[in-house]
This record gives sequence, structure tokens and C-alpha cells, in this order.
Amino acid sequence: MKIDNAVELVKEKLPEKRFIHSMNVAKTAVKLAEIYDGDAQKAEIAGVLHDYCKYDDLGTMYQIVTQNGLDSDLLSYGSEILHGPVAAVIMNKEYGINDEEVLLAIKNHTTGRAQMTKTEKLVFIADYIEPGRQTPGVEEIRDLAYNQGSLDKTIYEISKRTVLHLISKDINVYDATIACLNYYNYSDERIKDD
Ligand code: DGI
Ligand code: FE
Ligand code: FE
Repeated sequence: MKIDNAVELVKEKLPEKRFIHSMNVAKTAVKLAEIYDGDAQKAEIAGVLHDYCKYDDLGTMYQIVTQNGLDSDLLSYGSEILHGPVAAVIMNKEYGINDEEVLLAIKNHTTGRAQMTKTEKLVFIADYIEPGRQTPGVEEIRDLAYNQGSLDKTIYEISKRTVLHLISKDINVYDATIACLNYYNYSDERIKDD
């Protein structure tokens, strides 16, 4: 899929605010790709498409999970966890996207996971720091991402904030979110393989 087609698709489907967010994530992911020697084209299209299923019907998303053999734990969560994995399936099956890095970046943009590819990292971070985000403390994360030279440290700090937030609200934490937190914990001395 060409980038213009991806933009058109998202513009037609999502409310304006979410469309603007998607474009901001794409732009931010490209900026990070330039800093960290990533693939700007992959980061851009994954950024544009990452929230494609954000407002899809939950029942339909559960069906997609079941029919495509996605992790059955997803059935215990809502749209906040499902919209990434479901969008990756739709982009692959209905729109013919078969670049594995792009699909993984869409799939895992909310939770992260252990051992992310470069494109996954760029989109995961861009989603958190795009200029429209006003989460308390986001400036610190922007500084880490733009000025401190470590994608992995940035990922850990995002994961940590997300998990602390979820726990403080008694919201269940999905396995991949925890796996991401542990894997990118730079204070832990276990040897990581990338
Ligand atoms: O789709 P966006 O709003 O752009 O951002 P996102 O895809 O990162 O979704 C963020 C939401 O997902 C936010 O409300 C926190 C939530 N979230 C992230 N990890 C987990 C989670 N929710 C649950 N229940 N469990 C998680 O592990
Ligand atoms: Fe999202
Ligand atoms: Fe998003």
C-alpha cells in the first residue's frame, strides 16, 4: 500500500482528532527513524495505520481474534488492547500489507513486547510522545527519545509509567506489557540479546 492510500483510508475511517493523532505519530516515527537510523518508510506507514481499528465493534474484534488464532488472553481485554492486533490482521488480510515489521509495529503499538524490531520501537515511542500528547511527564520521555540516544531506555520509561498507571487504577496488565517492561529494564543485569 502506498502512503497516500494509507492516509486516505485512515482519514475516511477515523474521527478528525484520531486522524490528526495518527498523522502526528507517523511524523514523529519518521523523525525518530532519522535519529536512530530506522526505516522511515516503514515507520511512517505503520504510524498512519496503527489506530485504524481503535473504534471498531468489540464483538467483531473478538471474532477476528478467534478466527485468526490470536492470543486467546486478548478476549479478556477491551478495545484498548485489541485494536492493535486486530488492525494488523485487517491490514494483512484486507489490504495486502505483508511487510512483517510494519505489521508487528501496528500489532504491538499499545503494549510493546520483549525484543521489538526497530520499527516497532519507533511507533511504540512515537505513539506516546507525538506533539498532541499531554500526559503528565511526557516532556521527560520526549527528552529521553530526542536527546539521550537510547530507544530502549525510552521504551522502559514508557512501560514503567504505563504499568504504574494501570496498577494505580486496578486495571489488568496484559502479558506483553509486562514482558516489555522486564525486557527493557536496563537496571536488571540479565543479558539481553539485542
Ligand atoms: O490508541 P492510543 O490511545 O493512541 O494509545 P495506545 O494504543 O497506546 O492505548 C493506550 C491505552 O492502552 C491506555 O489507556 C493504556 C492502555 N494500556 C496499555 N497497556 C495496557 C493497557 N490497558 C490494559 N488493560 N492493559 C495493558 O497492559
Ligand atoms: Fe493505539
Ligand atoms: Fe495511537
